[in-house]
Amino acid sequence: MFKYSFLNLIRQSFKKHKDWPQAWRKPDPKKSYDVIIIGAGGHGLATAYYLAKEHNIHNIAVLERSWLGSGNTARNTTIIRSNYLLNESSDLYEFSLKLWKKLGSELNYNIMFSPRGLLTLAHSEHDLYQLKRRVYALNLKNIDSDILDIDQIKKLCPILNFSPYLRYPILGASFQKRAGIARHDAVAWGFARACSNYGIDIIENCEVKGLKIINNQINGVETTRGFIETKKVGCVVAGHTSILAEMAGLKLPISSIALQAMVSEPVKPILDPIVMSNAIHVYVSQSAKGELVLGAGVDGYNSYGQRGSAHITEKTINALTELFPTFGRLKMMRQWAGIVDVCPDASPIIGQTPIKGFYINGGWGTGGFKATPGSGWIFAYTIAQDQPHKLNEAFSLERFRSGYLIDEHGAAGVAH
Ligand code: FAD
Ligand code: PYC
Repeated sequence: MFKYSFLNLIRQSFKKHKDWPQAWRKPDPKKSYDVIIIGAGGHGLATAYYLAKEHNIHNIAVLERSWLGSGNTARNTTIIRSNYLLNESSDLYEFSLKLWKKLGSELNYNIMFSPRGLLTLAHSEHDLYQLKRRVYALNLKNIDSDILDIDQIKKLCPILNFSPYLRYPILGASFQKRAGIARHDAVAWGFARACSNYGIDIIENCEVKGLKIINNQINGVETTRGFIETKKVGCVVAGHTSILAEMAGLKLPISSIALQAMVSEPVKPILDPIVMSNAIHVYVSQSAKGELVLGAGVDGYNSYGQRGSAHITEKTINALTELFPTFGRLKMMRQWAGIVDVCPDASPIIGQTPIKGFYINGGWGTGGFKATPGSGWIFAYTIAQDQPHKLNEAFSLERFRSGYLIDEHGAAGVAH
């Protein structure tokens, strides 16, 4: 590990930071692999990493149509929390939250995980009732989450607008102390380097264009860099799950919609916790660089355009300044969108499909970043064992036929 050590940092500085070793190899695709993962976002890379680490499978390729981490991993606002309502979800997100805590040291990479707490504001009796319901459900499972009164909120975030004349005055909040944010690119880079060290081939600029299926069994993938043989394919393509599934002849109950975010100019530390308000409709955190990172809802129509509608931008900024009048003079620097695949119950699909050797991990909607390590862990298990892990049993495709949906529209957050 000397290559990545502090001493090496000093050594490189004497070399004027020239000739840094590559963090991950750039191999050409081989003719065949034991497992192919489509999509080098956080989830795809985490899956490959845990396949090698936990299941001793090393002959793996991760195929990425663009550059590594160019999808929603790099476009999201990095909120990490486990405060979901239903057992299936809170078990999954809590498992992931525990992995986040040790991920930096496990990957030997500074992913800047910062557990600064998340305030979800209540602006009506109904909001308070819903938040209490979720907090009590979490507490029954020994997952931390509290209801705060106005004085407690003031201590955590004095710059909020506490006026009783606010359109929707603040009445209370829920608070999850262990919730936080992380540096999204670093998560992808850390997993990529660890994958490469395990001998996994990460192949960028390699788009999957077709799937070869013989007698209902995956036999390989057609790519822009040629055909590659394999008997196992994990599809982890966030906003493009329906497109890949269609290549396998599957029609999924997914809507693909643009979700946007934006950042302000950097300012000195002013906002400690993450703040979410569903009613006024904005969420915001302050990054380590000092920028305010914010967003709100999805566009009102399906599309693959990674821009986001102008009226949503305007509404989001109006909501921000209504809730935080002091941000009224901030300049906004950048705005963008990513395509999110949303299932009818706002929960993901993680598991096998009717095609043997074809596995899907998608439909995370607006909230999959927080699940990155946990999702990779259980998806690796599913692929290696050819059966679901107990944490993703309920998140099967089959649930849309059986009707056992996992409705998390409320807990999935402000963006739904
Ligand atoms: P991605 O990072 O998108 O990776 C999929 C990869 O597949 C991409 O790199 C893509 O190029 C590649 N690909 C697609 N098609 C092909 C093909 N045919 N061949 C090869 N490669 C292909 N979640 C949270 O938990 N907290 C948040 O605060 C949060 N905020 C968000 C804010 C925004 C604006 C957006 C858009 C999303 C947000 N999310 C959030 C959701 C989160 O970003 C995603 O759920 C998560 O990052 C998905 O990770 P991934 O690795 O599956 O996808
Ligand atoms: O999942 O917490 C979340 C989230 C907030 C904004 C977008 N996603």
